[in-house]
Amino acid sequence: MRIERIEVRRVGLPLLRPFETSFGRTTRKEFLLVSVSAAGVTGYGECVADTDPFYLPETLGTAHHVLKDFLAPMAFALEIAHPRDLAGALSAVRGHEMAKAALEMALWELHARREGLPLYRVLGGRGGTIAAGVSIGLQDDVPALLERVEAEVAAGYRRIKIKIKPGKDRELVAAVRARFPELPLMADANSAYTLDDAPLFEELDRYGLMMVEQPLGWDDVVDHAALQRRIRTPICLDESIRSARDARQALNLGACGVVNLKPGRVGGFRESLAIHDLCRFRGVPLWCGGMLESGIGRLANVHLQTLPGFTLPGDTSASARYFAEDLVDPPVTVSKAGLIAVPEKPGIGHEILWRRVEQATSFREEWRRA
Ligand code: OSB
Ligand code: MG
Repeated sequence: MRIERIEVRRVGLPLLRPFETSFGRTTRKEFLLVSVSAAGVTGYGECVADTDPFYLPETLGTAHHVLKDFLAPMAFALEIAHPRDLAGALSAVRGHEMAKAALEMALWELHARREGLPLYRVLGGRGGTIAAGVSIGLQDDVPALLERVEAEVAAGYRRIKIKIKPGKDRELVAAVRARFPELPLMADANSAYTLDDAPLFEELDRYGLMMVEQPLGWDDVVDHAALQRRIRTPICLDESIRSARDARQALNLGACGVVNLKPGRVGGFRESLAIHDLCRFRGVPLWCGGMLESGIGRLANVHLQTLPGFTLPGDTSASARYFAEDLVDPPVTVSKAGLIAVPEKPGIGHEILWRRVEQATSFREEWRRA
Protein backbone atom coordinates (compact mmCIF):
# COMPACT_ATOMS: atom_id res chain seq x y z
CA MET A 1 0.00 0.00 0.00
CA ARG A 2 1.17 3.52 -0.82
CA ILE A 3 -0.02 6.68 0.89
CA GLU A 4 -1.57 8.92 -1.77
CA ARG A 5 -2.57 12.05 0.08
CA ILE A 6 -1.85 13.76 3.38
CA GLU A 7 -3.88 16.71 4.61
CA VAL A 8 -3.17 18.93 7.61
CA ARG A 9 -5.58 21.38 9.14
CA ARG A 10 -4.98 23.82 11.94
CA VAL A 11 -8.02 23.49 14.18
CA GLY A 12 -8.94 25.71 17.13
CA LEU A 13 -11.50 25.08 19.85
CA PRO A 14 -12.18 27.38 22.82
CA LEU A 15 -11.82 25.64 26.18
CA LEU A 16 -14.82 25.90 28.50
CA ARG A 17 -12.45 26.63 31.38
CA PRO A 18 -8.84 27.81 31.25
CA PHE A 19 -6.38 25.00 31.99
CA GLU A 20 -3.40 26.08 34.10
CA THR A 21 -0.21 24.15 34.80
CA SER A 22 3.18 25.15 36.23
CA PHE A 23 4.26 26.16 32.71
CA GLY A 24 1.28 28.27 31.70
CA ARG A 25 -2.39 28.82 31.15
CA THR A 26 -4.36 27.72 28.07
CA THR A 27 -7.76 29.07 27.09
CA ARG A 28 -7.91 27.56 23.62
CA LYS A 29 -6.96 24.19 22.19
CA GLU A 30 -5.07 24.63 18.89
CA PHE A 31 -3.87 21.55 17.04
CA LEU A 32 -3.06 20.01 13.68
CA LEU A 33 -5.48 17.41 12.42
CA VAL A 34 -3.69 15.04 10.05
CA SER A 35 -5.59 12.98 7.46
CA VAL A 36 -3.86 10.17 5.56
CA SER A 37 -5.46 8.60 2.47
CA ALA A 38 -4.57 5.35 0.75
CA ALA A 39 -6.51 2.75 -1.22
CA GLY A 40 -9.65 4.90 -1.10
CA VAL A 41 -9.71 5.09 2.71
CA THR A 42 -8.78 8.02 5.00
CA GLY A 43 -7.54 7.83 8.58
CA TYR A 44 -7.18 10.61 11.15
CA GLY A 45 -4.59 11.60 13.72
CA GLU A 46 -4.47 14.53 16.12
CA CYS A 47 -1.12 16.19 16.71
CA VAL A 48 -0.61 17.06 20.39
CA ALA A 49 2.01 19.79 19.85
CA ASP A 50 0.94 23.07 21.48
CA THR A 51 1.31 26.54 19.96
CA ASP A 52 4.23 27.16 22.37
CA PRO A 53 7.25 25.03 23.40
CA PHE A 54 6.54 25.15 27.16
CA TYR A 55 5.54 21.51 27.77
CA LEU A 56 8.06 19.96 25.36
CA PRO A 57 10.17 21.52 22.58
CA GLU A 58 7.81 20.84 19.68
CA THR A 59 5.21 23.36 18.58
CA LEU A 60 2.37 23.32 16.12
CA GLY A 61 4.65 25.29 13.77
CA THR A 62 7.57 22.85 14.01
CA ALA A 63 5.19 19.93 13.54
CA HIS A 64 3.81 21.49 10.37
CA HIS A 65 7.31 22.16 9.01
CA VAL A 66 8.65 18.70 9.79
CA LEU A 67 5.55 16.98 8.43
CA LYS A 68 5.57 18.98 5.22
CA ASP A 69 9.28 18.98 4.42
CA PHE A 70 10.40 15.62 5.80
CA LEU A 71 7.84 13.16 7.14
CA ALA A 72 5.26 13.39 4.33
CA PRO A 73 7.87 12.86 1.56
CA MET A 74 9.32 9.88 3.48
CA ALA A 75 5.86 8.40 3.99
CA PHE A 76 4.97 8.83 0.30
CA ALA A 77 8.15 6.98 -0.71
CA LEU A 78 7.40 3.96 1.46
CA GLU A 79 5.66 0.73 0.42
CA ILE A 80 3.62 -0.03 3.54
CA ALA A 81 2.50 -3.55 4.47
CA HIS A 82 1.37 -2.61 8.00
CA PRO A 83 1.20 0.68 9.97
CA ARG A 84 3.97 -0.58 12.24
CA ASP A 85 6.34 -0.19 9.26
CA LEU A 86 6.09 3.60 9.26
CA ALA A 87 7.83 4.52 12.52
CA GLY A 88 11.10 2.84 11.49
CA ALA A 89 11.15 4.75 8.21
CA LEU A 90 10.56 8.05 10.03
CA SER A 91 13.34 7.40 12.55
CA ALA A 92 15.85 9.11 10.23
CA VAL A 93 14.27 12.32 11.56
CA ARG A 94 15.60 12.90 15.06
CA GLY A 95 13.10 13.97 17.69
CA HIS A 96 9.81 15.56 16.55
CA GLU A 97 7.86 12.75 18.18
CA MET A 98 4.55 14.64 18.13
CA ALA A 99 4.77 15.31 14.38
CA LYS A 100 5.68 11.66 13.72
CA ALA A 101 2.92 10.40 15.99
CA ALA A 102 0.17 12.38 14.27
CA LEU A 103 1.06 10.80 10.92
CA GLU A 104 1.66 7.32 12.30
CA MET A 105 -1.55 7.31 14.36
CA ALA A 106 -3.54 8.47 11.32
CA LEU A 107 -2.11 5.49 9.41
CA TRP A 108 -3.14 3.04 12.16
CA GLU A 109 -6.60 4.61 12.12
CA LEU A 110 -6.75 4.23 8.34
CA HIS A 111 -5.67 0.57 8.71
CA ALA A 112 -8.44 -0.09 11.25
CA ARG A 113 -11.05 1.49 8.97
CA ARG A 114 -9.77 -0.49 6.02
CA GLU A 115 -10.08 -3.72 8.01
CA GLY A 116 -13.52 -2.64 9.25
CA LEU A 117 -12.28 -2.96 12.84
CA PRO A 118 -12.33 -0.67 15.86
CA LEU A 119 -8.88 0.82 16.49
CA TYR A 120 -8.42 -1.23 19.67
CA ARG A 121 -8.55 -4.46 17.66
CA VAL A 122 -5.59 -3.56 15.44
CA LEU A 123 -3.67 -2.36 18.52
CA GLY A 124 -4.29 -5.61 20.42
CA GLY A 125 -6.75 -4.26 22.98
CA ARG A 126 -10.27 -5.30 24.02
CA GLY A 127 -13.79 -3.94 23.94
CA GLY A 128 -15.90 -2.92 26.93
CA THR A 129 -15.04 0.03 29.12
CA ILE A 130 -12.03 1.84 30.55
CA ALA A 131 -11.69 3.58 33.90
CA ALA A 132 -11.55 7.37 33.66
CA GLY A 133 -9.48 9.80 35.73
CA VAL A 134 -9.22 13.59 35.58
CA SER A 135 -6.50 16.18 35.60
CA ILE A 136 -7.53 19.38 37.37
CA GLY A 137 -5.56 22.51 36.53
CA LEU A 138 -4.29 25.05 39.05
CA GLN A 139 -7.17 27.07 40.50
CA ASP A 140 -7.24 30.60 41.93
CA ASP A 141 -7.45 29.42 45.52
CA VAL A 142 -7.96 26.36 47.73
CA PRO A 143 -11.78 26.64 47.99
CA ALA A 144 -12.01 26.75 44.18
CA LEU A 145 -9.83 23.63 43.94
CA LEU A 146 -11.91 21.77 46.54
CA GLU A 147 -15.05 22.67 44.61
CA ARG A 148 -13.58 21.26 41.38
CA VAL A 149 -12.40 18.07 43.08
CA GLU A 150 -15.81 17.62 44.68
CA ALA A 151 -17.55 18.02 41.31
CA GLU A 152 -15.28 15.47 39.60
CA VAL A 153 -15.62 12.94 42.41
CA ALA A 154 -19.41 13.36 42.21
CA ALA A 155 -19.21 12.84 38.44
CA GLY A 156 -17.69 9.40 39.11
CA TYR A 157 -14.00 9.82 38.27
CA ARG A 158 -11.85 7.07 39.71
CA ARG A 159 -8.68 9.04 40.26
CA ILE A 160 -8.00 12.74 40.67
CA LYS A 161 -4.82 14.48 39.59
CA ILE A 162 -4.11 18.01 40.69
CA LYS A 163 -1.44 20.32 39.33
CA ILE A 164 1.17 21.84 41.63
CA LYS A 165 3.90 24.46 41.26
CA PRO A 166 6.29 26.20 43.67
CA GLY A 167 4.22 28.15 46.18
CA LYS A 168 1.07 26.20 45.29
CA ASP A 169 1.92 22.72 46.45
CA ARG A 170 1.77 21.51 50.07
CA GLU A 171 -1.35 23.45 51.02
CA LEU A 172 -3.24 22.18 47.95
CA VAL A 173 -2.32 18.56 48.61
CA ALA A 174 -3.03 18.92 52.34
CA ALA A 175 -6.44 20.52 51.73
CA VAL A 176 -7.62 17.95 49.19
CA ARG A 177 -6.34 15.08 51.35
CA ALA A 178 -8.06 16.48 54.47
CA ARG A 179 -11.37 16.75 52.64
CA PHE A 180 -11.04 13.36 50.83
CA PRO A 181 -9.01 10.98 53.05
CA GLU A 182 -9.48 7.91 50.84
CA LEU A 183 -9.42 9.47 47.39
CA PRO A 184 -6.96 8.03 44.84
CA LEU A 185 -5.02 11.28 44.48
CA MET A 186 -1.84 12.37 42.72
CA ALA A 187 -0.02 15.60 41.89
CA ASP A 188 1.66 16.70 38.65
CA ALA A 189 4.40 19.35 38.77
CA ASN A 190 5.27 19.50 35.05
CA SER A 191 8.99 19.88 35.77
CA ALA A 192 8.66 22.92 38.04
CA TYR A 193 11.15 21.80 40.74
CA THR A 194 14.79 20.89 41.20
CA LEU A 195 16.56 18.42 43.45
CA ASP A 196 16.95 21.26 45.97
CA ASP A 197 13.21 20.87 46.56
CA ALA A 198 13.61 17.27 47.77
CA PRO A 199 12.48 18.29 51.32
CA LEU A 200 9.10 19.35 49.90
CA PHE A 201 8.60 15.93 48.32
CA GLU A 202 9.73 14.22 51.56
CA GLU A 203 6.99 16.24 53.25
CA LEU A 204 4.39 15.21 50.63
CA ASP A 205 5.13 11.55 51.49
CA ARG A 206 2.74 11.84 54.44
CA TYR A 207 -0.33 12.43 52.22
CA GLY A 208 -0.42 8.97 50.67
CA LEU A 209 -0.38 10.17 47.08
CA MET A 210 -0.57 7.42 44.46
CA MET A 211 2.38 9.10 42.77
CA VAL A 212 3.97 12.46 42.07
CA GLU A 213 4.28 13.19 38.35
CA GLN A 214 7.33 14.76 36.68
CA PRO A 215 8.59 16.85 39.59
CA LEU A 216 12.02 17.63 38.05
CA GLY A 217 13.54 18.54 34.67
CA TRP A 218 11.67 17.64 31.48
CA ASP A 219 14.82 16.08 30.00
CA ASP A 220 16.17 14.56 33.19
CA VAL A 221 16.07 11.06 34.63
CA VAL A 222 19.22 11.10 36.79
CA ASP A 223 17.95 13.66 39.31
CA HIS A 224 14.58 11.88 39.37
CA ALA A 225 16.45 8.72 40.40
CA ALA A 226 18.16 10.67 43.19
CA LEU A 227 14.80 12.07 44.35
CA GLN A 228 13.14 8.66 44.18
CA ARG A 229 15.79 7.27 46.56
CA ARG A 230 14.71 9.92 49.10
CA ILE A 231 10.91 9.53 48.96
CA ARG A 232 8.42 6.67 49.37
CA THR A 233 5.79 8.09 47.00
CA PRO A 234 6.39 6.62 43.55
CA ILE A 235 7.56 9.09 40.92
CA CYS A 236 5.69 8.93 37.60
CA LEU A 237 7.51 10.24 34.55
CA ASP A 238 5.70 12.09 31.76
CA GLU A 239 7.89 14.64 29.89
CA SER A 240 11.12 12.63 30.40
CA ILE A 241 9.89 9.55 28.55
CA ARG A 242 9.87 10.06 24.79
CA SER A 243 10.76 6.50 23.73
CA ALA A 244 10.79 2.91 24.95
CA ARG A 245 14.51 3.31 25.55
CA ASP A 246 13.85 6.29 27.82
CA ALA A 247 11.35 4.17 29.75
CA ARG A 248 13.75 1.23 30.09
CA GLN A 249 16.60 3.47 31.22
CA ALA A 250 14.40 5.37 33.68
CA LEU A 251 13.23 2.09 35.22
CA ASN A 252 16.75 0.65 35.32
CA LEU A 253 17.98 3.79 37.09
CA GLY A 254 15.11 3.73 39.58
CA ALA A 255 13.97 7.16 38.35
CA CYS A 256 10.27 6.23 38.49
CA GLY A 257 7.86 3.58 39.69
CA VAL A 258 5.01 4.48 37.35
CA VAL A 259 4.86 5.48 33.68
CA ASN A 260 2.56 8.00 32.00
CA LEU A 261 2.21 7.10 28.31
CA LYS A 262 0.99 9.64 25.77
CA PRO A 263 1.21 8.21 22.28
CA GLY A 264 1.81 11.69 20.84
CA ARG A 265 4.80 12.23 23.12
CA VAL A 266 6.59 9.01 22.12
CA GLY A 267 6.20 9.11 18.32
CA GLY A 268 3.01 7.11 17.95
CA PHE A 269 1.44 3.73 18.52
CA ARG A 270 4.36 1.47 17.63
CA GLU A 271 6.54 3.06 20.31
CA SER A 272 3.53 3.09 22.66
CA LEU A 273 3.13 -0.66 22.23
CA ALA A 274 6.83 -1.16 23.01
CA ILE A 275 6.50 0.89 26.23
CA HIS A 276 3.31 -0.95 27.10
CA ASP A 277 5.00 -4.32 26.66
CA LEU A 278 8.03 -3.22 28.68
CA CYS A 279 5.91 -2.01 31.61
CA ARG A 280 3.69 -5.07 31.51
CA PHE A 281 6.64 -7.46 31.46
CA ARG A 282 8.30 -5.65 34.36
CA GLY A 283 5.09 -5.23 36.36
CA VAL A 284 5.32 -1.43 36.27
CA PRO A 285 2.01 0.44 36.66
CA LEU A 286 1.12 2.28 33.46
CA TRP A 287 -1.57 4.78 32.54
CA CYS A 288 -2.49 6.91 29.56
CA GLY A 289 -1.96 10.67 29.79
CA GLY A 290 -3.87 13.38 27.96
CA MET A 291 -3.14 16.60 26.09
CA LEU A 292 -6.58 18.26 26.20
CA GLU A 293 -7.35 16.48 22.94
CA SER A 294 -10.44 16.95 20.85
CA GLY A 295 -12.63 13.88 20.52
CA ILE A 296 -10.44 12.58 17.70
CA GLY A 297 -7.25 12.26 19.74
CA ARG A 298 -9.25 11.48 22.88
CA LEU A 299 -10.83 8.41 21.26
CA ALA A 300 -7.41 7.22 20.06
CA ASN A 301 -6.35 7.30 23.72
CA VAL A 302 -9.49 5.40 24.74
CA HIS A 303 -8.67 2.56 22.33
CA LEU A 304 -5.00 2.42 23.33
CA GLN A 305 -5.71 2.08 27.02
CA THR A 306 -7.78 -1.08 26.55
CA LEU A 307 -4.46 -2.96 26.37
CA PRO A 308 -3.86 -5.10 29.46
CA GLY A 309 -0.77 -3.22 30.68
CA PHE A 310 -2.78 -0.07 31.44
CA THR A 311 -3.33 -0.86 35.09
CA LEU A 312 -4.37 2.58 36.39
CA PRO A 313 -7.06 5.10 35.37
CA GLY A 314 -5.56 7.74 33.06
CA ASP A 315 -6.21 11.39 32.20
CA THR A 316 -8.95 10.60 29.66
CA SER A 317 -12.14 12.35 30.75
CA ALA A 318 -15.40 13.51 29.14
CA SER A 319 -15.45 15.89 26.13
CA ALA A 320 -17.90 18.10 28.04
CA ARG A 321 -15.19 18.99 30.59
CA TYR A 322 -13.29 20.78 27.82
CA PHE A 323 -15.51 21.82 24.93
CA ALA A 324 -19.02 23.20 24.41
CA GLU A 325 -19.08 21.17 21.20
CA ASP A 326 -16.63 18.41 20.40
CA LEU A 327 -15.67 17.36 16.88
CA VAL A 328 -17.06 13.84 17.22
CA ASP A 329 -20.57 12.49 17.57
CA PRO A 330 -21.33 11.20 20.09
CA PRO A 331 -18.86 13.07 22.30
CA VAL A 332 -16.78 11.08 24.80
CA THR A 333 -18.86 10.59 27.93
CA VAL A 334 -18.17 9.14 31.37
CA SER A 335 -20.73 7.08 33.30
CA LYS A 336 -21.65 7.69 36.94
CA ALA A 337 -19.40 4.69 37.67
CA GLY A 338 -16.46 6.55 36.11
CA LEU A 339 -16.26 4.42 32.97
CA ILE A 340 -15.87 5.27 29.28
CA ALA A 341 -17.41 2.91 26.71
CA VAL A 342 -14.95 1.66 24.10
CA PRO A 343 -16.34 2.26 20.59
CA GLU A 344 -17.06 -0.77 18.40
CA LYS A 345 -17.33 0.91 15.00
CA PRO A 346 -14.33 1.00 12.64
CA GLY A 347 -11.37 3.28 13.42
CA ILE A 348 -11.83 5.71 16.32
CA GLY A 349 -15.45 4.61 16.15
CA HIS A 350 -17.35 7.89 16.54
CA GLU A 351 -18.43 9.99 13.59
CA ILE A 352 -16.29 13.06 12.85
CA LEU A 353 -18.46 16.18 12.54
CA TRP A 354 -16.96 17.72 9.42
CA ARG A 355 -19.15 20.79 9.54
CA ARG A 356 -17.67 21.64 12.94
CA VAL A 357 -14.15 20.73 11.87
CA GLU A 358 -14.57 23.07 8.89
CA GLN A 359 -15.79 25.91 11.14
CA ALA A 360 -12.85 25.39 13.50
CA THR A 361 -10.23 25.21 10.72
CA SER A 362 -8.05 28.31 10.21
CA PHE A 363 -5.59 26.76 7.74
CA ARG A 364 -5.64 23.73 5.45
CA GLU A 365 -3.04 22.23 3.21
CA GLU A 366 -2.70 18.96 1.34
CA TRP A 367 0.17 17.08 -0.20
CA ARG A 368 0.03 14.27 -2.77
CA ARG A 369 2.44 11.52 -3.76
CA ALA A 370 4.37 12.68 -6.80
O1 OSB B 1 1.26 17.05 32.15
O2 OSB B 1 -0.26 15.63 31.79
C1 OSB B 1 0.21 16.75 31.61
C2 OSB B 1 -2.27 18.87 29.63
C3 OSB B 1 -1.42 19.50 28.74
C4 OSB B 1 -0.06 19.27 28.81
C5 OSB B 1 0.45 18.40 29.78
C6 OSB B 1 -0.40 17.74 30.67
C7 OSB B 1 -1.78 18.01 30.60
C8 OSB B 1 -2.75 17.45 31.53
C9 OSB B 1 -4.19 17.40 31.08
O3 OSB B 1 -2.48 17.13 32.66
C10 OSB B 1 -4.65 16.05 30.71
C11 OSB B 1 -5.98 16.15 29.98
O4 OSB B 1 -6.97 16.44 30.63
O5 OSB B 1 -6.00 15.94 28.75
MG1 MG C 1 2.02 15.40 33.20
